[in-house]
Amino acid sequence: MPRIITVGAAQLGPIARDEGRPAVVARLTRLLEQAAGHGCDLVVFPELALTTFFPRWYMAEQAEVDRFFEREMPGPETRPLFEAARRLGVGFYLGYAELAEEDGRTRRFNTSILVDKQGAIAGKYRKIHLPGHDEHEPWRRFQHLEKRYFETGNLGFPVFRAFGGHIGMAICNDRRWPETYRVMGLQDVEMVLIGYNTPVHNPPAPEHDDLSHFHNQLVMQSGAYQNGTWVVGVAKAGLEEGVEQIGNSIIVAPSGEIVGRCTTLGDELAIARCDLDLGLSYKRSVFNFARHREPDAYRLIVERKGAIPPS
Ligand code: ING
Repeated sequence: MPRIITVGAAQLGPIARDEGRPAVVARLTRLLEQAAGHGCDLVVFPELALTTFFPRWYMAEQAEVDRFFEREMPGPETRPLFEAARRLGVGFYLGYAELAEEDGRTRRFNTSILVDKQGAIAGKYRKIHLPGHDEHEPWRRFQHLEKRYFETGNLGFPVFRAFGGHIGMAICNDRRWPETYRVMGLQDVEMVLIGYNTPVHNPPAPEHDDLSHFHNQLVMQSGAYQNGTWVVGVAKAGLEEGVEQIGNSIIVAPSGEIVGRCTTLGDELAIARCDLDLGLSYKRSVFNFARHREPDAYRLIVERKGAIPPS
């Protein structure tokens, strides 16, 4: 019996700074209802899907920053989305800014959750690769202060048994690092869900701007193929508070082929039927880790300091 998950990549267009949670949750719910109408089991929303991408601004007052965070999940304003999931029998991945009281202190993470078809949280992930900087850098057209506003994730890259398979999560910049996929690949992940907010322009390296779509696809197609897993990448896209963000949301098969994609820069649903067993063809042959990986040999290479000088 094939294990098929019908996935909806639910791309979002811009979210304005003053767009309230209820209006955003209404947009998310509309996409969830659309997905249910097409028989989706699972919907993937972007990173920080409840607010505008606020790390683009320097804010001196912590109280102003904290307005973009959720103190509880679900809370009064997000509960309607969980209730819709339960009513429709469709699960979802949601990225949001998490403010948690843990270990006797206030902690702030760039977080994603996996919610099952009963509307219950089945897994949580906190972003590990935080790009950008932590002090105001006025030379930039816009800031990227994730290192200021968030702590590095402290949950590792867990893989959850859900939706009849092994589901992992990552967030935005994580998708650019091969370790992200391999750490989950070593846990036999079968589908990696990734939300992102990616400006076209990267101030420290403007020469990459024209390659933003190519790099976006390259990293997710490679991660999928090299670990025999599905990868779903979903954007918050379009001109958001003056910053052009890429769309290019895609659904990638374990072969590395793109089987679904969004083509606009707005709220848009791309759908694909994902057979989780397609990954086996790669995990049992070219990427059979048990037979072909050589972790002991890698350790030798890693311990070597720099290139070997000519003898
Ligand atoms: N955004 C970007 C990302 O990794 C970035 C940061 C943009 C890195 C452009 C490199 C080039 O997609 C987030 N939120 O991580």
